[in-house]
Amino acid sequence: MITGATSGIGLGCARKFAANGDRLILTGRNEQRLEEIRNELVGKGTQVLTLAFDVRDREAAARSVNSLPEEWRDIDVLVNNAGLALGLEPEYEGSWEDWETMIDTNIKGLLTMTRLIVPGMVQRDRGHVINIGSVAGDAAYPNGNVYCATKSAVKALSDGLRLDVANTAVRVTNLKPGLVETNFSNVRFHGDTERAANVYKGITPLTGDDIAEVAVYAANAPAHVQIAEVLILATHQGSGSVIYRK
Ligand code: NDP
Ligand code: 8X3
Repeated sequence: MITGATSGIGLGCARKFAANGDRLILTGRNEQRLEEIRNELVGKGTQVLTLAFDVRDREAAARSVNSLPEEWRDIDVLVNNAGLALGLEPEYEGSWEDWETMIDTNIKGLLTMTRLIVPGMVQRDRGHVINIGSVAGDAAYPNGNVYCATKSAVKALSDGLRLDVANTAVRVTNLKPGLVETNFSNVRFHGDTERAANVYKGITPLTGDDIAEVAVYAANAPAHVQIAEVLILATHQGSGSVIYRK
């Protein structure tokens, strides 16, 4: 199950897990986009089930998960990917609304999905949660404040879950990408495409596929191997705030 599978890293994961021969449950808010992706992958022989809901809506999430037919219920891998940044300004000037959306999606949405899916994994003594954290969760960068805090929370929640399932065969991975060219910056800058494009100028950024490749690797590691955390940076990126541009 991949949340936020309609774009960027989530879409990359959908394609890579499909190429790996897996059955997919793809979730997102955009029903039409989910349908297009389903058609693309079904055309290549993948079994795909789509669920349209907003991860911030706990009841809708529960309804969707509970609606899964019997043969789709035993989820082996949950990729908690749905997330976003909104705004890039000093903490003392940020927007309450943007902050709430980020916290509700990146932290509470991820927790909702974890709470819904992981009990079955624990019961079956089998499963893998791959959380999409960020380099932004390792250290704050200027004006990143609340977004960075949400990704620090993803790290703490990944570490916490890993401790809580250590007595089971369930694995927990925190994938921490650096600069990935997706719709991320368009969303962050509220549709200012020029500002968004500048984020990726002068550097070859990562792609959703680059991150998906690591997710598929982690999911297919031998059962006794738990890839706990991976930081994936663009080559000319030293950290969340140090980026060398030509
Ligand atoms: P995109 O904007 O391309 O994709 C984000 C996906 O999440 C979309 O499918 C989007 O769907 C979905 N989504 C957002 N909010 C919700 C919601 N409330 N309910 C359900 N789905 C939602 O960005 P990325 O692929 O880059 O982002 C994916 C994840 O990767 C995020 O968690 C992000 O923080 C993280 N990340 C991104 C990095 C980057 O540089 N791009 C680097 C490090 C981490 P919709 O179209 O409906 O909004
Ligand atoms: C997304 C990467 O560095 O733009 O998490 O915050 S960054």
